[in-house]
Amino acid sequence: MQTIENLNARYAIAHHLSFKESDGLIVAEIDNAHATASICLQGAHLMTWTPKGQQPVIWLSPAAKLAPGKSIRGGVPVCWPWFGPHPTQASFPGHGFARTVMWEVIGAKALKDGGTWLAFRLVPTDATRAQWPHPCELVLQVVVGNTLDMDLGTLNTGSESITIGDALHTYFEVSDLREVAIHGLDGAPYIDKVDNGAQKQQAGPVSIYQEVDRIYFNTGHDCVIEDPAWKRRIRIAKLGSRSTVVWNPWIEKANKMGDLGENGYLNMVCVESTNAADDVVTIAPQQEHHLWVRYSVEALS
Ligand code: TA6
Repeated sequence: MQTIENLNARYAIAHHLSFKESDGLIVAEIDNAHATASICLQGAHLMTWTPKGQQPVIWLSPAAKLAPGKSIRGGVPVCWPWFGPHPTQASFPGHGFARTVMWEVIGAKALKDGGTWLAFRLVPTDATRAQWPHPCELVLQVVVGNTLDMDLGTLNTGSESITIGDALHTYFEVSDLREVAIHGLDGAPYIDKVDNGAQKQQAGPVSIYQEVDRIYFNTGHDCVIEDPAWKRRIRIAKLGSRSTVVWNPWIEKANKMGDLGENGYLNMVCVESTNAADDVVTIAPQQEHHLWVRYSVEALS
């Protein structure tokens, strides 16, 4: 079992990385030349990333609760090994168990360019094996720099193929969602989950003025969140993901959820790099699949 003491003894890096306790959970705190960030070992859940001199790029709810076995509202929840409800077992947790179980740190280093690299591995337990009885290894690598890079790697260590769904269910911070446009999905077919799963096609950028919960398909290219009030674009580049989920609960659902904070729904939008719905991934024995993203910020004049 990793403790704060042995994590700091083994992995702390002066001017880069230390481990702290927060509400009973262990959090890696990164503060380097480019950015600050925090990652909770439960779920390998990146909670914050703020490039120096910028508004936060990743949104963490002001009402987020850190508690053992509970998913944190905001940040980058890791959804794995399925996305959304389990296809056959209604009692299994939505979006899989990876976001609520313990991960261990397996590496950390300071990079020559001033960034910080960390790697985490999910720690399987009897409870996870009961829900996912397939031998495999899940590793999340994170590079905190002037971009935020995340690589979720699934290695099939067994002798049979496995099929997974996964997602980096990222909450991005925006000035006011009503003023924001999401580019990169024009023409993409999507399932509209707030319209009984109706199949539709996106025309132009996505603007949000009400609850939105959509799975877009054939979306391998970049998405860009354009935020004129903060004079910035957040660019989302990805590999190993052919679907994209856009989600905001809007006011009524947000109030029922209870952990989004007052008017929090206006300051966030989830643009999730996924393998969702029919866009699942089959991994042959001894092969691996990587879901990789790079988040960056561009000035908008
Ligand atoms: O990815 C969109 C979504 O699946 C929505 O349907 C909504 O429920 C959201 O994720 C949050 O899910 P959570 O389980 O974190 O409350």
